[in-house]
Amino acid sequence: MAHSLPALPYAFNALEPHVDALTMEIHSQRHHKAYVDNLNKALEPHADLQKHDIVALLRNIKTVPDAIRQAVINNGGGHHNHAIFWEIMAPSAGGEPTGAIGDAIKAAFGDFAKFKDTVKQNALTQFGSGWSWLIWNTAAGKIEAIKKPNQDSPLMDGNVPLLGIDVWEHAYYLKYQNKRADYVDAWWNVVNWNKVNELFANAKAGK
Ligand code: MN3
Repeated sequence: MAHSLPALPYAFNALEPHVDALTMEIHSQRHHKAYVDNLNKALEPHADLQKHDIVALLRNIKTVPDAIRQAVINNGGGHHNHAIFWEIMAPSAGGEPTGAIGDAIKAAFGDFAKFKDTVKQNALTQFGSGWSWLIWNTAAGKIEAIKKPNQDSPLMDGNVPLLGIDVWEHAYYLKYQNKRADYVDAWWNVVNWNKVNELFANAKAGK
């Protein structure tokens, strides 16, 4: 079973003015597509691995053969990170976090402003390309803000990504150029808290 590029759940221009249409189009149709294509290419000679979905593949990354492991980390991680990214954004979204994740953020960080500060600091101090994440730390049984380089998926550590800001330059350069901080500030206007709540509920349930 080949992995496939998911359709965006909204139009390229739906997240304007915070994320511009051209960035959304190139990001999804070229960058994400390349991760999917290169993942499929890496898995081509491995029929046994082709039956796993992307989550299982990344959770069990240590069992992937040496020869293709880094390709799966890069491209499988890239595929899954972006699949989540499109879903946790939405038009007419943003605002204060709602529901169970709102309560958990308050408990863990004090308030939404402090949470945003932490996520922003992680985004700004990620040298080069990577992601600022909110994860469910499975072993600790709590949410946590972390950063990870490149396309390294939190799934590889046994954790579950709940929210992530892509801080690769391809995610913001056309509109924000080198101003990563401005992009991060604007990004909160497109967060789909309903989807983050769904991911949080699944993570807590061990799904
Ligand atoms: Mn990206």
